[in-house]
Amino acid sequence: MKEVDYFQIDELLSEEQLMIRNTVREFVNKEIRPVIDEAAQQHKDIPGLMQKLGAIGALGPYIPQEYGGAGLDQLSYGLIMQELEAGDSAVRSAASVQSSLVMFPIYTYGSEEQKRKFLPKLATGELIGSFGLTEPNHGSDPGAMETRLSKDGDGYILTGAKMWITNAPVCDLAVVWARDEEGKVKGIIVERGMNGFTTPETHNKWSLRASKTGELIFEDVRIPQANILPDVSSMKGPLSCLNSARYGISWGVIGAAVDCYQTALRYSLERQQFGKPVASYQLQQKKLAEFLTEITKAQLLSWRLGVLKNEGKATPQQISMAKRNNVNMALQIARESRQMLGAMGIVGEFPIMRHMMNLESVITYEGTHDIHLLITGQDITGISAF
Ligand code: TGC
Ligand code: FAD
Repeated sequence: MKEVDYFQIDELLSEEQLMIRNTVREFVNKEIRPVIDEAAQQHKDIPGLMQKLGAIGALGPYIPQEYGGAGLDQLSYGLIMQELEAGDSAVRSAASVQSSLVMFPIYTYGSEEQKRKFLPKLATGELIGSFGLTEPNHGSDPGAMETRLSKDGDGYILTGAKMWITNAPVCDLAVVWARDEEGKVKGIIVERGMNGFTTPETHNKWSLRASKTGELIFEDVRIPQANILPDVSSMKGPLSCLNSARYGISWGVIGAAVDCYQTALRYSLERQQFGKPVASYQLQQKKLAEFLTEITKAQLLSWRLGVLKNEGKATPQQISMAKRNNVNMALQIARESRQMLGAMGIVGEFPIMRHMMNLESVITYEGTHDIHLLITGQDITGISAF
């Protein structure tokens, strides 16, 4: 991927941030692009992906170094997500779940012992984590969760099920959210091998085919006190994790959009119809001009959000707006740019159709397009329309 920087946003980034972006871009060119089409076509993992992401510091980039993270700022995190998603949303998903949905809650709400035990191994990819919030009966309304945590002697019993969970079939541990007997929402570290814990895979997806998705099933799983996150007891816990992941997605999808835009630009300059390059026709130029305009607006939104996040000032509602706008932008660009390739747009030699299908999940997970609109509506009016 070359740079698309119409408004000279690079000038707003530090040398270190630019270097991090280039390192991840090289990684994607070397390790992801050569294998991603086959992985997606075959519905297979990319071999050793998590360890490779760990080796370039893409797992827990903003977690402090003393716990194995890279200790980077939020703009660097965003740029890493952007480069990974230019390769494939499945690769960004792997890194964002591990970073924002597994390492973040353990770092933010975990005990010192939990942090020391899990974070360094999650940072290297030696351990793979997943995040269980969505349930079969509760997706957009996770506050109505049915998964239960009940006291049992010196520990607890966990009962229930989570569905549509990224990396569930391959995870070593899952950060799971359940209500206790007092109705409080608790975060629990469930480890593979605990009796009654199973993770069946969800097959035949048309989207995110290079990522494993599955269920987390808890049949009276005994949980020791040591696996309960001590510093969280409300929906603010899981929703704060989503803030971090949604922010990363707002950057990530810019990468997918740029990959589609550049593919369509190259193709339309080379492809001749009626004796001229397809790019010479006004209808095609309109598409390209609008792609670049929308990408530039999305870049400015995410950059500013990153600055606000670095200053501790970004609100969940600002994050919702950026996630919603940027994912929709990327999906529209994927759909339109696919058409610009004609029939070639449907084959795996070009990345566009794969991005388009992935983005159909990205516009649904981490809060659907419509839910984020309602969050903005609530912020404007003070009235919840959920
Ligand atoms: P509501 O009553 O509004 O709020 C409950 C409490 O939570 C607080 N809160 C937040 N806190 C931090 N960050 C946020 N974003 C927050 N949003 C709300 C709120 O202030 C309140 O606190 P308190 O102290 O007053 O109790 O909750 P609600 O039940 O009405 O629902 C709100 C809603 C719809 C916004 C929320 O539930 C929501 O975001 N729904 C969408 C669900 C979702 O995004 N699920 C994602 C699952 S994980 C996933 O998709 C991973 S994909 C990973 C990948 O592969 O990349
Ligand atoms: P529903 O909530 O049933 O919504 C169905 C439709 O109704 C949507 O269009 C929605 O916008 C609309 N709707 C719902 N409520 C309202 C309302 N009040 N007003 C107007 N419209 C409304 N979850 C996790 O916990 N962890 C993961 O790792 C994870 N990974 C995922 C990976 C993939 C590939 C996918 C596809 C999903 C993943 N999810 C994960 C689940 C994801 O977060 C949910 O799918 C999402 O939150 C939506 O929930 P739902 O699918 O149950 O849709």
